[in-house]
Amino acid sequence: MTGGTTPSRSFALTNISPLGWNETLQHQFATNTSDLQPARITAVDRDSYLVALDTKPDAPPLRVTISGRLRHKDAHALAVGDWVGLCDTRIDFVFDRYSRFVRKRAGELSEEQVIAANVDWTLAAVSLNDDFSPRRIERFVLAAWDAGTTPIVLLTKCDLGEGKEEAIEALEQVAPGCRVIATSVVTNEGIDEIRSIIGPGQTAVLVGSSGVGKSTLINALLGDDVQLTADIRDTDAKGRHTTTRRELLRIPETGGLIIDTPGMREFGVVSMDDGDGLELSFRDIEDLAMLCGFRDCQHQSEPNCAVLDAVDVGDLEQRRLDSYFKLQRELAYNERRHDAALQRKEGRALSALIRKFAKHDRKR
Ligand SMILES: Nc1nc2c(ncn2[C@@H]2O[C@H](COP(=O)(O)OP(=O)(O)OP(=O)(O)O)[C@@H](O)[C@H]2O)c(=O)[nH]1
Ligand SMILES: [Mg+2]
Ligand SMILES: [Zn+2]
Repeated sequence: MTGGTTPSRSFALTNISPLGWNETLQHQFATNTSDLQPARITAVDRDSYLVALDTKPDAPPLRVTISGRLRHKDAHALAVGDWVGLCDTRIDFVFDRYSRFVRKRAGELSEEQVIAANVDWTLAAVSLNDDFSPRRIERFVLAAWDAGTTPIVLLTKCDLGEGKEEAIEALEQVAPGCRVIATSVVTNEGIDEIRSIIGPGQTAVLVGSSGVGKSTLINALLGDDVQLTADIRDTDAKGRHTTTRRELLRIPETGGLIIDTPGMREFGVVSMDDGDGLELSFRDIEDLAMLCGFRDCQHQSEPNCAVLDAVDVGDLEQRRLDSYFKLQRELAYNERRHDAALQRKEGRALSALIRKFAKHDRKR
């Protein structure tokens, strides 16, 4: 691990930045003129962060800390993929994100957890030998669109078992409009295709249950065994949680960036401002809804409901419609909780202000 970094006011936007620095970020940098060195978070530890520099993208990451001011502000919100401004080995500035992939934090009521920041692609993986759940993919795809990323569905371990074609078809149905890629690290199927999608300086986050082969796939993409994977003999390594932290890695051959994540057991969806994830991920249902007799049809029991008609004739699966309603409710519920939490926070700030003035008055 090397020591400090030199401040560089002259940090210029080259044609393609190895780590994904772009004009939006550059603009923030210019308006917050400082002598800070931009860096990208590649991993988050308890009390420190690993970062990479655009000027030395392949150097081992630097370990840095965060300034007390930022720690108090919103430190827990820093995520892999975030761009920060360094002063020596201390984070003094955090850049606004252009996208963020989030989930509802397990257990907590409506606290969002940023899985990855500044991401262009979300790769959602299921394996062929899993009793793969289309419902889980629906959640990932919804969150991917909502995050402002483009979802791609990966069917991994295609060298195993039968039923690949049926599985692909089922995935295409729950992820309308999304590319579905069959992969295998044994036959190398799909590896080049994924490499070609993540352009130089673009970032992809790879998500999916534990054991679907995320880290193995990343090693294949990188052409190097960088990530620890479950034992090769255990091809059905369900729920083992081999990867324990999120990590941003660079694909040397193409200059694309990919974030490995630990398998997620629960994946709650969070409503994002201006997010249109539900509309995009359920475009099959949204398209049908345009044909309903009533403009505000809720597809419950209304006459001339094109959605219910499609279920009746077998064009739309009842399970898919149920899951649309369920996710719609979940988003609305989390949004209300979020608003309530915000109101409580504002209320607390207001009472603090009132107390302050009351104290001030007494002093006079
Ligand atoms: N046959 C076959 N096995 C694979 C393939 N990809 C991964 N595996 C095996 O699947 C198991 C799990 O792989 P990992 O890469 O550790 O899974 P992961 O998704 O990273 O799991 P977590 O880190 O726990 O989230 C290992 O035994 C791999 O060897 C594949 O394409 N074909
Ligand atoms: Mg892993
Ligand atoms: Zn309807």
